[in-house]
Formats: sequence, C-alpha cells, structure tokens
Amino acid sequence: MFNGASNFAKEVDFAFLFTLVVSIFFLVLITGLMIYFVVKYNRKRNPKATNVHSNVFLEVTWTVIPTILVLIMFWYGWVGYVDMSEAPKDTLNIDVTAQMWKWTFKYENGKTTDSLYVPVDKPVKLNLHSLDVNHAFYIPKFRIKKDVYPNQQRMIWFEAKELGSFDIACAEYCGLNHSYMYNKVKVMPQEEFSVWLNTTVPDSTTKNDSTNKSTGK
Ligand SMILES: [Cu+2]
Repeated sequence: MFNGASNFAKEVDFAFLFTLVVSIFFLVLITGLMIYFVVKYNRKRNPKATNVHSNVFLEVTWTVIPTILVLIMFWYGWVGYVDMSEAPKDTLNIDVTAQMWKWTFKYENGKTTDSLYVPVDKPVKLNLHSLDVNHAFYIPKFRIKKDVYPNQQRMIWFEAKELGSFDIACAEYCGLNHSYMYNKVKVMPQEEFSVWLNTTVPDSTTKNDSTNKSTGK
C-alpha cells in the first residue's frame, strides 16, 4: 500500500494513514462503548429510568478533541494541495490532450506519444486539456490525480522517484470506452530519456490505437 514512486507519495500516504488510524481508533472506541452501555444499562438491571444531566467536562472534551483531529487532517491535506499546485521553475513541460478515448502527450520538441515517457528525479509539469468531455488524469503510483476539462487549461506536476512502468488511468467516467484510457507512464534514467526524446523514429512502443479499437467492435 505504501509504495508510491513520486515526490508526493510520502505526504499523501501519511495524510491517508493518519485519517485511517484516527477513524479506526474511534470506530473501535465508540462501538465498544455502545456495547458496554447496552449491557450496563439494560432494562433488567435498571428497571427504573433515570434522567442524566449534562457533564461539562465530557462535552468540552468530545468537542475539542475531534475538532483538533479534523484540523490536523485539514492541515496535511492543505499542505499537500499547496505543494501540488505550485510547480518548480525548472520543469520538463509536456502537453497532455485528453479525448474520447485516449491520451496524447506532446513534448517540447514536438514529439508526440500515446504513453508517457519521463526522466527519473526530474520535475515534470503536465499541461492538461480535453478536446471533448471531462476526463481525469490519474497516476495511482505517483499519488496524483487531476480533472481535465474541455474549457480549461490545468496543470499537474510530479517528480518520479523510481524507474519502471506504472499505470495511467482516466478517473472520470467519460463514455463507453472509458477503459481504453488506461495507459502507462515509463520512467527512464535521465540520459536514456534525452536520447529517446531526440530520436525521431516513430514511436513503436505506444499501446493505444484508438481507431482500431473503436472500429473493432
Ligand atoms: Cu476519460
């Protein structure tokens, strides 16, 4: 579960883990107390109902502690959001076009591909736009996801920290062949990436051929 491969993985995983642990703790505590009270105050042992008056200490405690916990959750979410919203200056920029039902990646030198190729340990900025409906660009292993709209330019950035090939998905149901938008991001050593980028041979490793797929039915 905690095997992210980008600069954001740690903070996203921590926010998730913190929320999960707090939620499990209170689930167990509250369920346990409920069962305890059901047994303790059951009708046979307490044939005569009594009125319970307020307890200021308890009421303040169960208001203040959850408020602090929720603010901590908000804080980690906010810090992560701010980090993701501001790309560093020296990024590699790639244009990402979403359409029914494929992604197109265009590099600064004009090269275009269906799969995404990036160098390791280098900040990459993706400029996202859609030609038709709403999509969402999602790389689970990098812990990044952003909606992509037809009428807006949006941005997402990351720094890959691990070599390899990881899933890209569209995370917004965008029509019948939504699942065709599954693809791969390939993280390469920096020198290998430069060579790849400047090779003009047509990209033979691309996975999608949407024309074949959509007419193949
Ligand atoms: Cu889509």
